Amino acid sequence: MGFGDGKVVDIHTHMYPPEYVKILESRTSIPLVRSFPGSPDPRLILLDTEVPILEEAEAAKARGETPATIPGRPLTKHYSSLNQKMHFMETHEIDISVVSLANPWLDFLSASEAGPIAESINADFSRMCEEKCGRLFFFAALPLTAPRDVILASIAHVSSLPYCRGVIFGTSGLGKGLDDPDLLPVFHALADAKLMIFLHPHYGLPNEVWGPRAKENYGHVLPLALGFPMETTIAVTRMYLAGVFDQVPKLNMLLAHSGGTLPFLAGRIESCILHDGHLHSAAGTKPKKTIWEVLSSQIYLDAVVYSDVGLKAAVQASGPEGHERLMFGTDHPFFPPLGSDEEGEWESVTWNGAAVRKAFGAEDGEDSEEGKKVRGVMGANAVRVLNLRRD
Ligand code: 5CU
Repeated sequence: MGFGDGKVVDIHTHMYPPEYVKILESRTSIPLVRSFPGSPDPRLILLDTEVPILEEAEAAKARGETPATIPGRPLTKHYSSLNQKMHFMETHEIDISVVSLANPWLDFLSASEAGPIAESINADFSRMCEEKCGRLFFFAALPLTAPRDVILASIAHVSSLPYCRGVIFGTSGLGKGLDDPDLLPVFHALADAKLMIFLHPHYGLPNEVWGPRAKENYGHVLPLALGFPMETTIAVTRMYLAGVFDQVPKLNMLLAHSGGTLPFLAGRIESCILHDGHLHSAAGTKPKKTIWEVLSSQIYLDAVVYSDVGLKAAVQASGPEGHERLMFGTDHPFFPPLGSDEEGEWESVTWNGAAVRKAFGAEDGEDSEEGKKVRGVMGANAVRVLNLRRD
């Protein structure tokens, strides 16, 4: 067995340090944290789709009533407590976690606040990792709303932190998306520092897409199951069309939720490029690498897709050695179990683990090529790709 073989590593696992929760408590627009009568825990309200319910709940609270529908999700100790993270890891036999700030990161901060808050939040993550030496690593948060020199200084700073293995990024970049030419110096700096970008969605699709019945009837299903993955797909396709992967060939990205729908749609993207008169004219520019080349050289995918069907597509889209480019994740503390004790097993973990075993038709301990692939996705790939070793 190679180093890391047999270790279980969770590369998609979030926290909001207490300082971040305080910021959310002080806010009057989303993202925010509010308490409501009828809810034992404060509520975390993040998504645009939650605003109408938030407004109705605030109005009910102002009238001294219990809201008919409580907005958001309960902000339990799972979001901020290091002990709870460790308990979750023990319960699910996770050896190492690569933790990251959850969405929407520092996207909403003013240009002057972002730098100091990023430094302090990254110091919190760094301290937590030091305390659990070797069991925790982290993806840092960047002050993307700050001036460029502050962002570049932050990249230099986090690359010196011993447990930092990359940065978590939303799809807004500097405010205009990830195909913004002004982001190129940031991408170059990250590539030079060998810091992986963990790309994660937050903004989804416009509310109108979900139709008039969504608010009353469909909970969070549409924005989370469909809006998040489409957002990731669109963001990466824009980067690809803008030639970012050609211009920054050492840039490495890890895409949340197995790349959204990118593995499934990559062929269609290629075909649309092939048939696009504008891209083939003198005025247009066509990416040099194919999307398949990018998927097998600069992109890694997490295995947070909950089914072997999506996982097989993700492995196949990632090239001949695709099984070496996928990494297990849980999305903790999101998606807690509804029908059982939160201190126990979470389906979000067991489903993703079962999907990996089913996709390769093997068990973790099996002494076979397929068993080795399972162990790769469950942990060995992350140990190798992210160098999860204590120096
Ligand atoms: O439930 C949710 O809203 C979320 C979220 O915001 N972020 C995430 O990673 N998963 C679920």
